[in-house]
Amino acid sequence: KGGLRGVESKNPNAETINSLLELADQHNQEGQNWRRDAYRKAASALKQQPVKILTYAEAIAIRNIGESSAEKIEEFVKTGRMLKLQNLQNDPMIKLRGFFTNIYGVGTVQADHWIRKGYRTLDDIREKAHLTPCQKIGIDHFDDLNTRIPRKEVEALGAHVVRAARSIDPDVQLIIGGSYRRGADSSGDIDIMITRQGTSSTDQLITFLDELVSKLTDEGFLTVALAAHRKSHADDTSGSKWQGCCVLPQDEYPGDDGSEAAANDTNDINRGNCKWRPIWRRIDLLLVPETELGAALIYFTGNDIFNRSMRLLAQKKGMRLNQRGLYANIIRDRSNAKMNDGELVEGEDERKIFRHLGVHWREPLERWC
Ligand code: DCP
Ligand code: MG
Ligand code: MN
Repeated sequence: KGGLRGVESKNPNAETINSLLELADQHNQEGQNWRRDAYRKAASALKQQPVKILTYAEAIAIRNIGESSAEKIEEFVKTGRMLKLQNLQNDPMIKLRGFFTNIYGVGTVQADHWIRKGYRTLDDIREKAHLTPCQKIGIDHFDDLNTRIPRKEVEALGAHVVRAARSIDPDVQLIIGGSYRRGADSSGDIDIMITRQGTSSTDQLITFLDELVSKLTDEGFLTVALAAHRKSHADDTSGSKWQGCCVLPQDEYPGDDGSEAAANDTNDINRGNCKWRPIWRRIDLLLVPETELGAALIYFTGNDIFNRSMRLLAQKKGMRLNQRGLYANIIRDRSNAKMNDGELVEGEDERKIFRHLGVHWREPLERWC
C-alpha cells in the first residue's frame, strides 16, 4: 500500500488519484464494497484525464465519476486533503485493524477478533495469539512481505523461474500475469502462469509443477510453501496452483552488473549504500492447460474489478466466464444461481473471449478497472 500504484507521478491528477485509491482501501477494510468500487472507478476515470481536474463540475462531467467522488476531488484540490480519509486514517482502531491485516493470512474478521482480545502490537500477536502456519510466516517476514516488488525484480524473479522450468521441460511456456502484465511499476507478488502446447487438463502439468517446485526449493529459491491447491472434481474455481515465497539470488538482482539498469535505478534495492539482504517475495505458480489459456490470462491479469465487470457482462448475456472459459446457454433460477454448466464457447483465445462477449479488446495495460 501507499505510493502511486501503477499511476505515474507525472500524471496531473496523481495525488488525487492516490487519495481516492486510499479511500477505496479504507472502504474495502470496512467491507463496503459498493463505496470501494465507486472510488476505484473514479480513480481509474481520473487517470485517463490529460489535464488536472479542479472542480466538482469538471469531475462530475466525467463518465464513471459519481457525486461523492466528485466532491472528494474538489475538496482535495482546494484543501490538500480528504477529511473523510483523514478521519478514517486517524482512527486508532481502524489503523490497528489495517495494520494487522497487513499480516499475510489475516483478514478483517481475524484482526477485529485480536483487537477485541486486547492485542495491540505484532509482539502481542506473536506471544499470545494462536497462529496458523501461514500467519506465522506472515509475522516472521512482515516487513519483507509488505514491501512492493520493483518491476525489474519481478522480471528477474520470472527469468529465474523460466530458466529452471526450461531445464526440466524445454516446451513449457511461462507468462507473468497479475499487476505486472497490467504494466505496474511495482507488484505485491509475482503471478506466473505455466502452460504447454497440446495440454487440455492441468493433470498433464502436475508432474512438471512438482518437479519445478522441488528443484526451486532444493536450490533455495523457494523458501516456503503457503498453500497448494489441487483441482478436485467439483471445484472449478481453482486450477492447480502453488503459493509460497521466494528469494532472488544476490547476483541476479537487476542492475547488479553496473548495466543501464543500475544507472537509472529507481529500485528500493540500492547497492553500495545499503547492506544487501535477500527479500522474501510472494509467488503464485498457476497451472493452465493450453485449452484454457485465454480465460486464465483474463482472470490472472485482472484486476479484480475488471474481472468482476467481465463476469457480470457474461451473466447479462446468458453466459458465464471463469478462469477456465466462457460458457453459453447457462440456465439460472430466480435467485440467479446457475442450474447447469452450459457449453464451452471459448477458452483458449483471449481476444476471442472479448469478441464473444461483444466488448472491444482491452490491452492488459488498460485493465485497471
Ligand atoms: N483475482 C481476482 N479476484 C480476486 C483475487 C485475484 O479476480 N479476489 C485475479 C485478478 C488479479 C489476479 O487474480 O489481477 C492476481 O491476483 P493478485 O492478488 O496477485 O493481484 P494483482 O497481481 O492484480 O496485484 P498485486 O500487485 O497486489 O499482486
Ligand atoms: Mg499479483
Ligand atoms: Mn497473486
